[in-house]
Amino acid sequence: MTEDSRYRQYTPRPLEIIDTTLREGQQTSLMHDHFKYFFTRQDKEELLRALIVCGVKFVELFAPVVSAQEAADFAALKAVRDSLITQKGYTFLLAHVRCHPRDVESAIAAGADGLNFYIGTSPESRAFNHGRQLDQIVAQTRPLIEDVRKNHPNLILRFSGEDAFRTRIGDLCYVYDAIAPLVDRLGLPDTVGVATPTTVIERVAALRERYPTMDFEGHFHEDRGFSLVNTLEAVRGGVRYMNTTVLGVGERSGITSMTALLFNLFLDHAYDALEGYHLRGLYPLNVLTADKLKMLVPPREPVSLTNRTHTAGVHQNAVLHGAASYEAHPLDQFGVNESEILLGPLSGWNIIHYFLKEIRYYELDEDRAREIAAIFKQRVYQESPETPPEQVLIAIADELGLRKLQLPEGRHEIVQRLDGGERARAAAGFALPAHGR
Ligand code: HCA
Ligand code: CU
Repeated sequence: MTEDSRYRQYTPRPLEIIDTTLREGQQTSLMHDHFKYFFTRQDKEELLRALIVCGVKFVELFAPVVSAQEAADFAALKAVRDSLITQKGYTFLLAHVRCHPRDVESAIAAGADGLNFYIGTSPESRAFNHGRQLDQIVAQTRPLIEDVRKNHPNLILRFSGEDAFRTRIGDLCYVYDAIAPLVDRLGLPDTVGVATPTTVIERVAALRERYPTMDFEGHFHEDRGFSLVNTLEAVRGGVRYMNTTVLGVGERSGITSMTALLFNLFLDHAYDALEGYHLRGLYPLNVLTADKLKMLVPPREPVSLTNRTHTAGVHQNAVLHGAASYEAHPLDQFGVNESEILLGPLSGWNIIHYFLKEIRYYELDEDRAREIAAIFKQRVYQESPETPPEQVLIAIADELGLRKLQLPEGRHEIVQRLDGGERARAAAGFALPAHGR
């Protein structure tokens, strides 16, 4: 099989997440503090690896033209993708491109599997972004996409009218009628977060009726707090491709959280949509990403330890008798469980930092975590395979004389922290680790 024909051979699953943590996610408002919130090359490599392990098959990246750094990172990420093909199958790397030859050329030269074209179609975008009328948009984009289609027939092509939800349906269809025959998917981005579940249902139905054989891609911003429900409605309405980021990070308040989406599909018994996703890897993915952003998994994230935290005395007591009293959801199946923090020889210092600090309450800074990571990488190979990696880590932490945080009285009873002894553990239904503590 040639590289190029892979997509034509691929049978899309009922739900294909196009994760855009490495594109939209890098536009998060957190990045205002560039020195704190910044994905290094290694961060991006680890995130891509984790996304692939979790079953994502489509990953969106910036067009290499945006910066020399992004161009170099594109090549590095492609190498990570290639290294996982034997184990995990092929993952398509899609470049986000303006309808501009330079963007397109840079993406093709970098070896992108597909191009995600976008251009603003709403009155606001037309007036303030590029100044073109609808007919000019078509006149500019159609020949460009035609050309790409002709010369690179195996590239996956998507076209989005940016700000689609502030674009009159007639205007959107005017542009989509002209472009639809050339592309594999049409995007439906709610760029400024104005959509509601009702408008999503209407729009999706109208577009599916007009383009019955076309695949659609949803992209919902969180401005009104609706990104997740809008996404669920779109999936229900038959949108197969969905943009997400880990933790929902993105421009302004972000977009749909990948793990929240899969979690909710599970709770809604939409099991078809979960085909091929590694659910137990989702909490570790949240932790990894949060750690890259130097934060904890945000408390409003559904797949989070927060949702297993029980603070009120009444709650704690009830949970000790039966976790179901205040835990309605099977979060353990999504990896919200200490044993799912994937520690191993490849663990980065971030995860080690997180594990020791947040789960085991050691006091340590990042430099210390780096030092421990280096020792851990050596030692974990010398131990027998039965020795749990966390045991090795704890031994190192103790050898280095790390102090443990003094917890307030009663805090150990909080099931979330998994520090509550066997009783809390058993009550919460966690698997007891074989090595004991
Ligand atoms: C952007 C805007 C975008 C694009 C989405 C898409 C949006 O940051 O360039 O290409 O479908 O929200 O419209 O993220
Ligand atoms: Cu966006």
